[in-house]
Amino acid sequence: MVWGSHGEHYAACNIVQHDQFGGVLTAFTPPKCPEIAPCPLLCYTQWFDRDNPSGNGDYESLTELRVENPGIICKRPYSIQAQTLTGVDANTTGQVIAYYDTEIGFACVNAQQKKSQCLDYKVRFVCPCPAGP
Ligand SMILES: [Ca+2]
Repeated sequence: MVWGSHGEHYAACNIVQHDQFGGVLTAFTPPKCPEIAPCPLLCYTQWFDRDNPSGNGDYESLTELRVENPGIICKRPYSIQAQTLTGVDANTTGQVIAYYDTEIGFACVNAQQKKSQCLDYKVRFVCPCPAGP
């Protein structure tokens, strides 16, 4: 993954982050910020698992996720995180990842794996927090 440059605005984004349930994400550092500070308060979305690897692969692409979950994923996510359903980060599974970014989403293609079967992954995104009640 390649993150945008952020320079001096980066520090302004190191603010306390909350998940969608109001919990504090202590270890979270936003990888990318708007050019203009201050950055919005950022939250993780829910996890999404729209596909299973039984066909050509496991496709958690943003286009389809947006169609199936209208209004939930922001237009320009700050970050994406992919894990297996058992909670293993995608980068540590040893599988070949076809794509994994904030513009396309995530996909694992069975034909690219040594054992020709992807694990089942879920994804979530970092977006500006939903407005409070
Ligand atoms: Ca999946």
